[in-house]
Amino acid sequence: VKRKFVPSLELVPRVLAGETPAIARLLSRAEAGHPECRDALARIYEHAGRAHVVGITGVPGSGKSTLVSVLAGLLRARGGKVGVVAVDPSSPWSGGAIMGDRIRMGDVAGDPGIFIRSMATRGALGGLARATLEAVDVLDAAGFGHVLVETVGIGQDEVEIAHATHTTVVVSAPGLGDDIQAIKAGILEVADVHVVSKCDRSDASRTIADLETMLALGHAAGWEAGWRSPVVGTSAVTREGFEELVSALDRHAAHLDGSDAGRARLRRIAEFRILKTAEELLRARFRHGRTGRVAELAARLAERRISPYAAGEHLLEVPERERTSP
Ligand SMILES: Nc1nc2c(ncn2[C@@H]2O[C@H](COP(=O)(O)OP(=O)(O)O)[C@@H](O)[C@H]2O)c(=O)[nH]1
Ligand SMILES: [Mg+2]
Repeated sequence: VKRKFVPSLELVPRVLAGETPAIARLLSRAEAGHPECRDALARIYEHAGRAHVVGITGVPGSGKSTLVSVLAGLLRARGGKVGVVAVDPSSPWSGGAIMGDRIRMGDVAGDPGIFIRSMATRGALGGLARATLEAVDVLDAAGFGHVLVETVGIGQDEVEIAHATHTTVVVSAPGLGDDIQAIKAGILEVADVHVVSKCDRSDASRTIADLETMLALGHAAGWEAGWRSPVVGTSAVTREGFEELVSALDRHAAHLDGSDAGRARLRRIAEFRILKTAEELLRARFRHGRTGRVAELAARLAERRISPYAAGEHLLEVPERERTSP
């Protein structure tokens, strides 16, 4: 049976009322990047802005998904609604069990107060950052007090997405030089809160000490004055450290609330969104212009009658000239 198509704008009041099916449908359309939902997302954006958006990043296997599931449970137990957006394609969010039988996301399946969404891997047109942040908006507007964004800390985009949140948590696992990997990936310096996961393991204290030494040396200074990124050790097995993590998140939210640092952060996120959106629009435009301007420049470039840089500049000039002056 084919479902009747409900225009996205008609989904908006249902999303604002927190109706799960409407949220799921609007998220799918946002992810597909269909122009039909643009007005709806604009409406959603007006209503968003109340959630505490927390990015969780770190190398694969560092324990992000596990951490998110425990954290989501704790935040939910405080009474608020918790949304999860996972950009890590390997995340076991489709109803599976995490850590054997210890943590079952299936337990929250019937709870409308927890909503989990996995974003598909990057499409040909990119748009991952745009879609992820639109998903955050939708959950925010739907009344989710916390939105946790899990991203794998490898690609530039993934790190930037975690960065485009109010609070960035960087997860490092003990052993195997994971901390060094994180430094290489350039993700340590974006941390507002550091987590050393798997603290039930004996080598965890060493990792905490290493991280603290490095922070003390100023290799990964916090983002702004008035906030020193704490190092929190957690274990999903023993549940130690999670109260401390929740309190660090609360303190960071309080630090940003109404402060210059908070306003600067919001502007930075806004700038990131504009640039990412513009980038996507440009790509789409050039793709459509393949037979025209791009092909023409490519022919000249292939024959070395123009430089790559000049060709790029030419391409960017075109929309400018075509635009009618206001
Ligand atoms: N011992 C222990 N193992 C953990 C802990 N957290 C996660 N793991 C394990 O580490 C592996 C990777 O976890 P996952 O959450 O999928 O990592 P992600 O790739 O960063 O999302 C899994 O085998 C988990 O069971 C922990 O606190 N203690
Ligand atoms: Mg994961």
